[in-house]
Amino acid sequence: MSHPDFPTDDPAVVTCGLPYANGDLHVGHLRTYVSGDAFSRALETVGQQTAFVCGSDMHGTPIAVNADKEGVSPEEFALSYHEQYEATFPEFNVEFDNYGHTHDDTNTELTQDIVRALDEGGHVYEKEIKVAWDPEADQPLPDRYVEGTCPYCGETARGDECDEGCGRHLEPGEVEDPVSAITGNPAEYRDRTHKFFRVSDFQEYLQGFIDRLEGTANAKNQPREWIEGELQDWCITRDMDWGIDYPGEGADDLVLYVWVDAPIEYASSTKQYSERVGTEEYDWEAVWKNHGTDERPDGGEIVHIIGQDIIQHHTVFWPAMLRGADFNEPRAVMACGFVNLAGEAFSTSRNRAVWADDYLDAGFHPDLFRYQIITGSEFTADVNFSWDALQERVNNDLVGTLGNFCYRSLLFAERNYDGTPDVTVSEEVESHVESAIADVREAVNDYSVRGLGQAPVELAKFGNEYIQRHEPWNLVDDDPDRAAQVIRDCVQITKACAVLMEPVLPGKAEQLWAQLGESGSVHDAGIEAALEAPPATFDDPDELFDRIEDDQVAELNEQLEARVAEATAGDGTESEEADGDDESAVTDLEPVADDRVSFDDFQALDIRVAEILSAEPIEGADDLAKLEVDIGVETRQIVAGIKQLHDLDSLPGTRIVVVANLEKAELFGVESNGMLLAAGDQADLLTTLADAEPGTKVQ
Ligand code: B3M
Ligand code: ZN
Repeated sequence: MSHPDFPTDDPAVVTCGLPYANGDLHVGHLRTYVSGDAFSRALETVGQQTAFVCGSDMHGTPIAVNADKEGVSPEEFALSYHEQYEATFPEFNVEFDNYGHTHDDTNTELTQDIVRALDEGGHVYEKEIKVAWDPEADQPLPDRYVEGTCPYCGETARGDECDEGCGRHLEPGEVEDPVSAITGNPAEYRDRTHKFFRVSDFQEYLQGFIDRLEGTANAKNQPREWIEGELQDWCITRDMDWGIDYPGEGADDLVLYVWVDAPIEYASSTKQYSERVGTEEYDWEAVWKNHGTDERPDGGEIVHIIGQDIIQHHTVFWPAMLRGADFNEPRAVMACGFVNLAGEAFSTSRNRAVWADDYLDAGFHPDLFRYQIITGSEFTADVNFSWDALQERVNNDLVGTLGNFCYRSLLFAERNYDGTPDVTVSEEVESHVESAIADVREAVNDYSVRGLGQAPVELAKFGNEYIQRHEPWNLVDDDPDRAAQVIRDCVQITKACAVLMEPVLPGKAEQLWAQLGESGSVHDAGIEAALEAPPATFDDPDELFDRIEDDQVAELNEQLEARVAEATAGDGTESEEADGDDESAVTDLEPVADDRVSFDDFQALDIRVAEILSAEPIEGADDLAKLEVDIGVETRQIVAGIKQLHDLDSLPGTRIVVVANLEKAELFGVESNGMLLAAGDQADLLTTLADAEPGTKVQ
C-alpha cells in the first residue's frame, strides 16, 4: 500500500546521517546536510508540518582511538567537534530544529529504553564469541582497534567494516589474520560473552517494509539481497568504556555498539525539539510511536537522508529495532552518492580536500555551494565539487539566468511604476507559475532534491524568454497598457522565483523577498504565495548574485594544489607524483591539431575498456612489455612501450582503455593485436573513473 502524497495530515521529521564527532567537516560531508535542509524546507513550503533534526555521533572506536592519541577523554574530544559542527551548519544555511548528540541524557535514556524493550520482547540473546585481543596491551580490540583481511573479498579490512573492499559490515571475530591497531602485534582471539539482536525475527516484517519504503531507488534495491537471503544476527555490545552502558543485568563491562544508539538519536533529537516547543506544537510521539497497522503505521512521516554507504544500517538493522520496540517505521530513505573533488576522491590524509572553512573563507555565499552540490548531479549519483564547477554553475545559472531575470524585472518595474503595475497577472503567466508549483510538488513526492534546485532557474529561464519576446522597453511609450501587463507578469514570476528558491537558496530568497517589498520571511510563505500579488511598491533592487571571476578560481586552485604538495612532501611516491605535474610538461604542450576528423571517422575506431591480466617484459627490447588483456569479448595480446615506466608486476587487475581494431603489428617478433591508450612521455595509463566492465565501448 502506498503512502498518501505530501503534504499529509501527520507531522513529518527529516533527519540527516549523524556526523562522527571526529574531525573537521569538508564540503564532501556537507552534501547530506545541505540536501536534507533543502528537502525539509521544501516539505514545509508545500504545507507539510516538518521538524528537521540531527546530532553528532559521539561514540565508536575511532573517536576513542583519536582521543587517546591526543591525550584527552573521548567525551572532551567529541564534544569539541560537536560544538564546531553546531556552529558550522548554520553558516551553510543548514538550520536544524534540533541538533543534539548521542551522548546526551535524552539519547542515553531512550537508547536504554529501546534496548530493554528489545530484550523484554525476547529479541536479544547472549552468546560466547571470539573477540580480537591484544596480548601485549592485555585488552580487547573492538572494531577499528583491529585490522586484518576481509573474509568475503580478501581486501584489508577494519574490524567492523570492509571499507577498502566489498563494503560489508563485519561482525566481531570475522576479520582474518587480525593485527592490533594499538601495538601492531598479531592479535589473538579470546572468548567473550556478548549480546546479540535477533534480526532474523524480523525477516518477514522487513520484506513488507522494503516494499512500502519510499525514497531513492538505491535505498530500496540494495537491501533486498540481504532481506531476502539469510539474515545474520547482530552483535550489539562492545568491550569498551566509551559508549552507552548496556542496560540489562550481567553486562556491566559492555557498552552498546555505536550503530545501536546512533540512529536512536534521530528520535531523541525530535524529542528534544518537542520538549522545547511544547507537544501542542510538535509531538514527537505522534511521529515516532507506532499505534497503527503495518500497512499504514499510525505515526508521522519519517524521512532519513544519508550517504549511500550506510543504506544497510538504515534499511535492515534500524527498522528491525524500531519494530521490536513498537516504534513507527521510516517512510523514506534517501541515499546520496559521494562527492568528488575535481574528479577524484577526497583524501584527507593528503589534505586534498576543500574544508568547510576554506569555502567560507573564500567569501562565497553559502547558497552558491548549496546550489552547485544539489544541481551538479542526480542525488543518487556522485557529484563533482571544484572551484571551476562552482564558477560555471554560478555564472551560468544564478548570475546569467536567475539573478539577471529578477534584477531586470524589478529594476524596470521600480523605474517605471514604483513597484508592481496595477493590473492582474496574465493567464499565460499564471498557468506557467502553476506548472512550476506542480513541478516542485512532484519533486518533493519523487524525493528529487535536484528538481528542487532546478525549478526556480527553469522558471527564470521562462521569464527571460517572456521578457525578450515582449520587449517591454519598446512598449512603454507606444503601448503603455501592454508594457504594464508584461512587467506585472515579470514581477509575478520574480515573486514565484523567490518562493521556489527558498528550499535550495534560502538566504538569497530572503533578499529577493525583501527587494519585492514583502513583509515577514519567505521561509514562512507557503507555495501558493507564488501566485499571490506582489506589493504595490518597492525600492530599487540590487543584483542578487555576483560573477565568480577566473582569477579568483585560479588562485583557489593554486592554494589547493600547494596544500596537497605540502602535505605529500616527504612521502617519496606522492611527491614524485606532484613533481610529475612540473612546469616543463605544461609549457611543452603542442597546439591542438588544425585538421578535424569526421564523427564517422571517429566512430570507426573500436575503443574499449579492458583489464590487464598479465604483463611481462619482452627479452631484448629495452622498453617493450607484452600484455594479456581482457577486452570482454576475448583475450588479446598487446605490446606496449611501458617496460621502464611501470612496475609490471603491479599491473594485473588494472583497467585500461584500448583501441581494439587497430591493424595488427609485430614488434621484436611478438604480435601486438590492439593498442593501449596512455598519456604523455610517462605513459600515464588511461583508465575509467567508475567501474565500466571490460568490453564496454568508449564513445
Ligand atoms: N556517524 C557516519 C557515517 O557512517 C555515521 C552515521 C550515523 S547515522 C545514524 O556516515
Ligand atoms: Zn570485503
